[in-house]
Amino acid sequence: MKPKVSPSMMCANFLDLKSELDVFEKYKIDYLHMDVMDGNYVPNFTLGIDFCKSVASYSKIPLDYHLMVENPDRFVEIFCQLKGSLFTFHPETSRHPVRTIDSIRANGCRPSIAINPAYPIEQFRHLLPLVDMVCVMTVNPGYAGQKLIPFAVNKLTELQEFKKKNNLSFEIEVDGNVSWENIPTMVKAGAEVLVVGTSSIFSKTESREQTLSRLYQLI
Ligand code: S6P
Ligand code: MG
Repeated sequence: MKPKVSPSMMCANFLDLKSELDVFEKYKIDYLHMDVMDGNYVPNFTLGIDFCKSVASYSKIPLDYHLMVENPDRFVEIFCQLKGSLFTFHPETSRHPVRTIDSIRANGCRPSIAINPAYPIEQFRHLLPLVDMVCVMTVNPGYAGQKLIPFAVNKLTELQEFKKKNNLSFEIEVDGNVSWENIPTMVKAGAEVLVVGTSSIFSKTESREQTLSRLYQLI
């Protein structure tokens, strides 16, 4: 099956956001990836709820939150104001990840976990039947424009195998240096949702129409 596409909105042109969203609607983009950082779990700040609300007031594309924050429970109610969104957190940032997952669902969003390059799948195996998506990070969280950590790609295949064996239906997302060069390998390894950023569609030299049509030809 063709992988889904989730543009990383922190890489978008904020001065021309409406045209960005118009092109995404035209190409029937699946999700909008919203990176949320707290300057603590990662040394950076990015998007907040006000930005997400503005986008959601203009576009009907479902949001794909990626919270890179300590103690994500603090933010569940705030971000779950936009119902039906995917809500990804890093399980090691929550004291009680199962409770966090339950609370995301109870607040009307779809729980998902992100796995850092340094952690094995095995560590989070009990969470896998509880979530709607697993985000495999192929760079260290915190910044766009980083280089692939190649060993992380194998986790896509491990997750596909786990999913089949246990008859589960979570989506497998890949986030980090999803470039023209890396996309075929990532899709072959099992990626079902591609977080596309500066490495592909947000090019400085080509238009969004050009990069998106190139992406859909590739996948
Ligand atoms: C990184 C963040 C990502 C980036 C994305 C950027 O911490 O979670 O979602 O925005 O990886 O893409 P690229 O193509 O610049 O690596
Ligand atoms: Mg992300």
